[in-house]
Amino acid sequence: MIWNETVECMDREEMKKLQSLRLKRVVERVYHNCEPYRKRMQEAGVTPEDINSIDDIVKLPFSSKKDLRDYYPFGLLSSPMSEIVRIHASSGTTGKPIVVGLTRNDLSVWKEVGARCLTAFGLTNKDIVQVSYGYGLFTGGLGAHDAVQNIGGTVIPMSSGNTQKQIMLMHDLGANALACTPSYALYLAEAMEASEYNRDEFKLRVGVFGAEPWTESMRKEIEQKMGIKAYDIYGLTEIIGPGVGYECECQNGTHLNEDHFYPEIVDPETGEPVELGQVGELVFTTLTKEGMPLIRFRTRDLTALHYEKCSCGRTFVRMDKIMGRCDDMLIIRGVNVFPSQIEAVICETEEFEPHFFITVDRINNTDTFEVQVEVKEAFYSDDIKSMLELKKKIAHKIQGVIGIQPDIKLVEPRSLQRSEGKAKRVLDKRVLV
Ligand code: DLL
Repeated sequence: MIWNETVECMDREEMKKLQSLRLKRVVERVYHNCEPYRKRMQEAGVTPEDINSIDDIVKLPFSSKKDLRDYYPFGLLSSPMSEIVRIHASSGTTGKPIVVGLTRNDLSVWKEVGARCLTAFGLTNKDIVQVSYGYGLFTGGLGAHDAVQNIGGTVIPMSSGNTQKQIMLMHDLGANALACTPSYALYLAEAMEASEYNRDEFKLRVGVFGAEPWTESMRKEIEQKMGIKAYDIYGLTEIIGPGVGYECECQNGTHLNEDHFYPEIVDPETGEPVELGQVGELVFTTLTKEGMPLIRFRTRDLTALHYEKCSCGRTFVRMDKIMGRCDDMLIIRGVNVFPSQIEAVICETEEFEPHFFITVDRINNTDTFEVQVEVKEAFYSDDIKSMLELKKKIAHKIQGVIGIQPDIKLVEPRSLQRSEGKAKRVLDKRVLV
């Protein structure tokens, strides 16, 4: 099923024309309404008059997460605050989140692209969808929520957590689809198995999974455990949230909603375009955003694009599964974690030396997250009770900042390796195939 055949199956030349028109419009918008963009374009010697086709996009300067931080919270808005109807945010390296503002039209675009995803997953107004992405500043919950309502489906706005209740309601309300991170889906699958219900008492048919990298083997594992078909949904807060891209029934890559979000792949080091089909950093330009349009936004996500028509009939470009990120952000159980956030917490806690080591792994398809922290001499003791308390204290503090709790391993003073250059503080053992 296709939600918007006119656009999703549009002739590539037509698409190019639409993108060109929209690029011109959005460039004019930021140039006239947003000082930092105007300045940056002036520095690069480009004006809106230089942008006449989508191919001219390479003349425009890049934007990045750093810009969102530098102009925190509202410096990159291109609409007056009176037109902003929703704020979303994601955690950043500095403790300050990255904040975005959406207008009414932006929300309509989001609902539209969300509906395209759910329809491609085979969902209709007859379906009941349990949304178990977190609600709140994170885009997952509300993004999926609005998409379900747009196709006329029934939404169960569960949010994440409270696993036993998730299982009970999924069973009692007869949810046909589950929207959450793939790792949470696995957890839920285990909880289903351990529950008082048999698997065939659930009506679950489709999984709407994204917000973190996941492998084909993980997909199979979830599909088998839950007896469902699992689909990939891609997105990021800065661009809109879930719905930037989606798989169709062919599951031969992630179609990108390129009438709204124009993708490019560049070399992460040089910023130069890579050859067609080659892996590089994904860059997006929002072609229709009003609140906070982003021009050539560096996602740090690594992937490749393919333009051959898909057998589903869609002409939208297809993106390979995200291979990883080219910066140091870790995604653990769907949550963005920066080592510097952990560092900040440890440094603020008097019992610890400013040395730590993070080990991330994936065991039985679930992320493990260990932080080794070095206790100061004065606080280190053989007393198990006081050591356990210390562990608890730091684990809670870290959870307060990043939202998930690590396994803390307290280590003796001076036992962690000291750095003579750049510190290596993360070991990510997860191998994504
Ligand atoms: O994770 C938005 C989202 C919510 C997408 C629910 C899908 C479902 P952020 O928190 O800003 O937004 O994180 C964005 O997560 O740059 C990728 O690195 C990663 N990511 C998101 N979806 C996928 C996916 C949401 N399907 C960052 N596969 C992105 C791999 C993904 N990585």
